[in-house]
Amino acid sequence: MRRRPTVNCRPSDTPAGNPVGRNLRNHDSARVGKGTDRATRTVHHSGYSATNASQPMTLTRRNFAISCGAFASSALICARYGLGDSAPFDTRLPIPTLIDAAKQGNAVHLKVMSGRHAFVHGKSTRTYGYSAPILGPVIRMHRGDEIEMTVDNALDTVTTVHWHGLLVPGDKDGGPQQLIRPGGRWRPVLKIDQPAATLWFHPHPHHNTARQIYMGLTGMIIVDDGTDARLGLPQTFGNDDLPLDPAGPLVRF
Ligand SMILES: [Cu+2]
Repeated sequence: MRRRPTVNCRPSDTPAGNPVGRNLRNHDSARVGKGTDRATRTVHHSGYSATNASQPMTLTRRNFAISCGAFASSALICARYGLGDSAPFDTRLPIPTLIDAAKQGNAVHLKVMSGRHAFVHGKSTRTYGYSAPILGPVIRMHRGDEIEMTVDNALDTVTTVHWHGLLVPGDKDGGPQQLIRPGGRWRPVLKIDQPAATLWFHPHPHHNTARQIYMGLTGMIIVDDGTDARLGLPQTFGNDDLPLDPAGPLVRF
């Protein structure tokens, strides 16, 4: 029987009804399925939501992105153009930056920073991001590697960086006890030793997790163990392997 890894991530201050918040409530474990369908890179959620306490929930990488962005986007499209109309897609699909750790000596730097982003055309608002005004990169990590992470906190408030689903010791995991103070730096070394998985990273400061996430602090991790290549699965980032950016301009106003 496959042992299910434990992830200490179930913030109590996540607001109900927030799409990101629902993901937070539903994820406390992540692993790779080996079924006969397209579950080869799947995040399994054990389902602790109030409405689904016992039913397991399966979330693929594609569904993960859709759950964050497409719900809101489709609602906006319907509201503006009507259910029967087609919206003009004339804006380039934003693709997050890919950092392949192995291609840069397994040393990755993240700057936790504030920025501005216009969710609605012409209306800029303050946001947070990892080395970007909003959101963060996709970090590809390879099984067997040791990755030297350097995190600089350029915010005016404390934060942490939790590698959600990575099987790493508690003192590397970025929980609420591992605060990075404003102007501070955190340098954990992450030994990657788990099957292929689609994961994410996010802040985990006590009583401020939800706010910092919906301000934009979210990034993706792909653990690569060679399975995709052996099975011939799509893996050309930005071409046939597309993380969808929920902050992207899917609809123009
Ligand atoms: Cu988490």
